[in-house]
Amino acid sequence: MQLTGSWGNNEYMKSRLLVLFWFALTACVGTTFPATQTPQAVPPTVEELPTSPPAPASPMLTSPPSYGGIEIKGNEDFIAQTIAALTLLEQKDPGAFQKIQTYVGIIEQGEHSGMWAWEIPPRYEVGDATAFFSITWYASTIAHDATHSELYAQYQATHPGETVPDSAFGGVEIEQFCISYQLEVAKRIGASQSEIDYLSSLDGTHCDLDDDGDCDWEDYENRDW
Ligand SMILES: [Ca+2]
Ligand SMILES: [Ca+2]
Repeated sequence: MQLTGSWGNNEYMKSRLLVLFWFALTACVGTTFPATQTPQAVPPTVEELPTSPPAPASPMLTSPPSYGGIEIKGNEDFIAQTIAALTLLEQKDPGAFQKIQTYVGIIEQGEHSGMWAWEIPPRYEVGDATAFFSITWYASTIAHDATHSELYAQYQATHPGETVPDSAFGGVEIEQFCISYQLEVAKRIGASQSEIDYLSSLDGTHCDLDDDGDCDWEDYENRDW
């Protein structure tokens, strides 16, 4: 499928990799454990361990970090950076913050940046290059990608039962629309002049990294942001 400013789903591959990793780990434990410890030496309490998980060390384990109802997934630095960006948006551009609350349910640290608008709830995946460039830049990209998700949701609301076409929430014209909104937000939240200038220079084709006229899965894989 054609992918937009935000992009195809590799959750299946991720889960497969996780399953494979888990299996490898289990296999490793299964083969090495008996070699280092005789069955007679294992106290009976060890058998009970798998069915009685340890008590959570912190509330973070039972309630995932969130801000304004938006769940945040990632390492400690990523969570802190995301909370800083959302706080800035809430304080300097409440309208943008409200839009983000409405159209982004999860912000998750990932390899690349992209908006998975069709997921429930919609998920903004963010690469470190984007998240840690600056708080203002990161915040402006959240507003940009919330706009893709908003367009997806609006099409879905007005065309019940239909598949949302890629052109409804992606493509050059929509990129231009999202960039112009991002630029407005960037100004309101005090982004640096270089960030403003950069956004002003974009023409909506920034997502077409291999320059073949589309923004698809290959372009997504080539993102260094
Ligand atoms: Ca392309
Ligand atoms: Ca292509």
